[in-house]
Amino acid sequence: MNPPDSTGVAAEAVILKQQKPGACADRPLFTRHPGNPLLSQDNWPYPINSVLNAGAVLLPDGDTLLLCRVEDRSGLSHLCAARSTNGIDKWRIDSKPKEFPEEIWGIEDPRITYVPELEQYAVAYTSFARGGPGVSLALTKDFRSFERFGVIMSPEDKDAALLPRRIGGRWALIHRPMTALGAHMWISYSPDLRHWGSHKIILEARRGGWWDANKIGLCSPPIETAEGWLMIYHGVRQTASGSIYRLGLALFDLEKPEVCLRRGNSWIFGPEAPYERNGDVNDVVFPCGQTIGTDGDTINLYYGAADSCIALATGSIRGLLSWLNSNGSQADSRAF
Ligand code: BMA
Repeated sequence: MNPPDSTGVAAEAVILKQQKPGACADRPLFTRHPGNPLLSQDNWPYPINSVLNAGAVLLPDGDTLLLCRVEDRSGLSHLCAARSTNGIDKWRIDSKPKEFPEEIWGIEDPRITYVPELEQYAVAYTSFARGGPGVSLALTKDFRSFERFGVIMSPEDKDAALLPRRIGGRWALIHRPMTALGAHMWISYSPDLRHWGSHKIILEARRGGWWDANKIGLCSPPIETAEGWLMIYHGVRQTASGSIYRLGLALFDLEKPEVCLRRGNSWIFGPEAPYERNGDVNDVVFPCGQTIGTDGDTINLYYGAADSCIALATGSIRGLLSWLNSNGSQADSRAF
């Protein structure tokens, strides 16, 4: 599979302020693409309000596919696929929405995982109906027809992605239920993708003044590395003028993904550019997908910006791991 063309990915570095005195100098972890935003209302072949929070995958023919959340002018969201040879421009957008009629208030925020054992893509998404937002799952080979599993995690639950392989013989799903304990990240296991159990918290929202206090959730699907499952998660800071959605990093054990090995202390990416700061919901960066370059290291992170458009930032998996090693706390999945 060919990687997306990353030519010109240079400008506007995200400067990370190191938290630890004496740590290495400021350095960029993600670089915004100079053509951002890549997709917005103006690109769409039919009338919409906004396009945001897309799942992403590199197809076998080398195309990048974004499964976009599109909000129409009724306020409800649906999914629509956009394909591009280089993952940056000349998007070929489906001429009509994908029909998922059961979710009467729309479907949102898809995360795509290719599952080699099934030779299919698993799409975990938020399905919004009378009971509130829940997690639904569908399998597809081509993003044109889908085998629908319906709601697999009852409301209120969001921010889900399937791991690409079984762990100890069972499928594993990361998700974010709202419970009496708060808005934390959980893992659940299943023998057949339909019946889920062994629910465990894997990462808690911190408390007090932290950037990721009170509410967190998985962003793009976990990345399997030699050091563990690398997860990019969002933290929501409540302020007097609204919420700020920023991104952080955590690493989990490969064969026991409920075990957090390291967690970053500061955020690594937050709303700074005008298209991230101003939109339908200000101050939001919200990735649901990434593609990995053929070098096995380049990460192309596709994110919704200000709930209005889709943007791209590029980084290095090695760079993220090395930052986590020097800026993370060990095995600290719990709130404090
Ligand atoms: C979250 C989700 C996302 C959205 C974000 C900011 O709860 O609903 O779809 O981008 O809020 O509004």
